[in-house]
Amino acid sequence: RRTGYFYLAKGTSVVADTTDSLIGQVVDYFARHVQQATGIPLHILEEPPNGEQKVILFKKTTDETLGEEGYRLTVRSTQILLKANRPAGLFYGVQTLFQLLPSEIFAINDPQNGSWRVPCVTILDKPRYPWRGLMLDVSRHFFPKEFVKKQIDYLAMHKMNRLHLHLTDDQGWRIEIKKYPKLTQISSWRREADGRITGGYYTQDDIRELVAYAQSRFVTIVPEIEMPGHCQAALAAYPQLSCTGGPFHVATEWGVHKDVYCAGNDSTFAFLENVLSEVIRLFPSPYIHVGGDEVPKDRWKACSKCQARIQAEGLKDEAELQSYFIRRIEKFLNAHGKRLIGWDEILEGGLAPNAIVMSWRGIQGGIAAAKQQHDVVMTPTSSCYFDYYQGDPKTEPLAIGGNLPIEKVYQFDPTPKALSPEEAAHILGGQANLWTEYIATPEHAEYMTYPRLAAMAEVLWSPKEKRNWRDFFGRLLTQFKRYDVLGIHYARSLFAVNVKSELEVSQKQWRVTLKPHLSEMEVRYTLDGSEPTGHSNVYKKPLVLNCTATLKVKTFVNGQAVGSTVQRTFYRHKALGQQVSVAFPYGPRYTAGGDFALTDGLLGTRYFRDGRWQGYDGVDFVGTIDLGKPVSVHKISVRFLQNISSWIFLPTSVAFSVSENGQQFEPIATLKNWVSPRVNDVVVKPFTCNCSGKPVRWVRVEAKNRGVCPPWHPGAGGKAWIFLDEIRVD
Ligand code: TNX
Repeated sequence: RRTGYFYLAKGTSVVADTTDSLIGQVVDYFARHVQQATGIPLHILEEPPNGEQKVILFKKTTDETLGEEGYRLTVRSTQILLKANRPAGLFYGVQTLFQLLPSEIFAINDPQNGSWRVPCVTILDKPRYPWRGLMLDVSRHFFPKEFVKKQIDYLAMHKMNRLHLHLTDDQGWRIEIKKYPKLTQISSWRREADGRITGGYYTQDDIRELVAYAQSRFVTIVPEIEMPGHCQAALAAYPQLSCTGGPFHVATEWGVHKDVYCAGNDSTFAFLENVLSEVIRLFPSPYIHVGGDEVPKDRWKACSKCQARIQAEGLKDEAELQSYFIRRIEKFLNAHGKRLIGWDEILEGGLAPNAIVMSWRGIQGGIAAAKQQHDVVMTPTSSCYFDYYQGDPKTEPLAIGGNLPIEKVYQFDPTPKALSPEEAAHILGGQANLWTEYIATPEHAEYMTYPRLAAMAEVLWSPKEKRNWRDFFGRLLTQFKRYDVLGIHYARSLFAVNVKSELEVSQKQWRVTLKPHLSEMEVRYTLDGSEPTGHSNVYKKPLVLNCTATLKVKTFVNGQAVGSTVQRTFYRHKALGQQVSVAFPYGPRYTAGGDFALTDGLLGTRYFRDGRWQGYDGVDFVGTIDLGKPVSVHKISVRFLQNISSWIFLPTSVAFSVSENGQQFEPIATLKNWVSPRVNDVVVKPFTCNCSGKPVRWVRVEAKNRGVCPPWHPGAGGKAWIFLDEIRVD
C-alpha cells in the first residue's frame, strides 16, 4: 500500500494489445463490467494516448515468478499497470482491481454514482494450486443454465478455475446425447413419492453456451459421466446395459444402488464410448471425469458375463474387474487426447496408467496415488463437503449430515505432510463438492456454497504461511457486502449464537447460556420481545429465567448488527418440571431430550435431533403427569412431529384424560389425526383440548402409534416412530 488513489472517471482509457484475442476478451470483460456498474465508458486503445490522461495498461510480460495465472499490479495516482505472462493472469488482476474498488463495482445491473477510487498499491500475486474447483451435482436436483452461469461468475470472482459438473447419477441424466435420445426422454425425469415429475437436462446448445461463458472467465468445465455405478437413470432407458436386464426406474431414493453397468457386455463399452465421444466434442476440458465411486459388486458376482470377463482377462476378482473397466475407458479417452479423472475408488484393483485421482474418502487415496506418481485433486469430506451442515443443525435447513463450519474449511491443507516434495508436486489442488440430495433450489445451493467458497478460494490460492483466520474474518465482512450487492443468497451461519438452556427442576427456573459461533462476536439480547439493538444488554454471564419469556439474541461486530435474530420462548406452565410416567419407555436412539423433555417448557424445532423431542419406537405414547397437588386445568396441549424420511409419523389419534385420585381417569377428548402420512415435508402438529378448569391432580395423554411404516414407504413393515416435544398444562 502506498499513499494516494487512482480515480476511475470519464476519459480514463484502457491500453492493451487487443490483437491477442484472449487479451481482447479480458479487456472487453473489464470495460463492460465497469461501464455496467459505474456508467463510465472506458476508451480501449492500442497505444497510450498523448497528454495527461489517466490510463490503465494491460501488458503481456515474461516473468518466471508469475507462472500461468499470476500477475503484477501497480496502481499510481495517474496510471494502473497490470502485467501477466498469460491472459488468465490479467483476468485475475482485474478481479483484484474489482476488490480494490468499492463493493458497488459488483452492482452491474444497477449503475451507481460514486467515487470510484483504487488505493495505490503494488501487488505480486499468484495461486498456490492450479486446480481450484467447485463440483455441482446437477443430477440429484437439476439446476437451470442461468443459475450455472451465475456460479461461473462467482467462481471467477473468487479466482477459482474449475467447475466440475456431476451430470449423471441414479436420480437423473442431465446432458443431451444425440445418439441416445432416451437418455433425455426417460433418464432425465423422475416421479417423486408424491407423484410430481421433476428433472431436466442441458441441450448440447446449452452446454456450448455454458462452456463459452466459462471460457471467457477462465473456468474449465469438467464434465462427469458416472460409471460403472451410480447409473440407474441410464439403465431405466437402456436396461440391456445392466447385468439383470431390468426393468428399472429413475431412482427417487438417495444412497448407493446395486444396479450398475454390466462389465461383461461389450455393448456397455460401445454405449459409453459413444456417449463419451459426444462429451469430448462438447467440452474442451483436457479432463473427463468418469466417477468410479461406490460400485457394489453384487450384480457382477451373480452375472455369468461378468464372471466370463474375469476369466478371459485373467482378473483376480470383482475389484480387478472395476479396474479393468476404468482402464478400458481410459484407453479410449487417452486415444482422444483426454485425461481420465475418477473418485479414489479407482485405486482399487490397480490404478489406470494416467488417471488423476479425486480423493474424497479422506486424504489416504490421494496420498497413495501421489506416491504412485499420479496427479491428485484433494476433496476430503471432512473439509470439502459443502452439503454438510455449516452451523448448528437446530437452526440450519435440513442437510445430509456432517459438520463443516467455515473456519474448518479455512484450516484445510490440500498437501499432506506425508508426501515428499516430488510427490507433493502431484497435488493439483482441491475442490469443494456440492452434492444436492438435500438441496433442491438455487437459493439453497447458494446458501450452502457461500461464504464457505471464499474460505476454500483462499486455501487454494494463497500461500499457506499468509493464511490468518482473524484477518480473513475481517475481509469476509467486506466480501459479504459484495455478496449483498450481487444478490447472492449466502449463509450467515457464522453469525449464529447457540442458545443453551437447562431447566433447574427444583427451582422451576431456566439457566440460559449464549455461545456465539465465533468468539469475534459480541452478543446482545432482549427479554421483552423487542429486536436487539446496539443499545441492548450485552451478554456476559448465564441468565436465570423463572417466568414465561421470549428471549431474542443477536450478534454484533464493531457495534453493527450481523446475522439474524435467534429467538427462544420459555413457557412456564402447570406441568413444568413434573415427572412424566410412561407405560412404554422412549426409544433408545433419541434420548437427547432426557426424562424432562416433555415438561421443560421448551418446544422443539423442525429438526428432530434437536434434543427437545422424545421418540417412541413402534409403541404408543401413554404418559401420566402427577401435578403434585390438585390444580385448576383449563387446557392441555401436546405437539407431534412427522418426518417420513426418518420413519417418524404423526399418531393416528390423541386422547386426553384427567384424574383426582390417580386411579379413575375421566376422558376429556379423543382427537383424530387427519394429516396424510404421505406428506414429504416436516410437519409439526399440535393437539389441544379444553378442560372445565376444575381442580385435578393427574393428567394423561395417550397417542396411538400406527405401529409400522406403510406399505409404500421405504421402511415398509419396519417400526414407525412417534415424536412429541412438550405436554403443556395451562
Ligand atoms: C458420496 S462423494 C457420494 C455421492 C453422494 C455424497 C453425499 C462420492 C464420490 N459419492 O454420491 O452424493 O456422498 O455426501
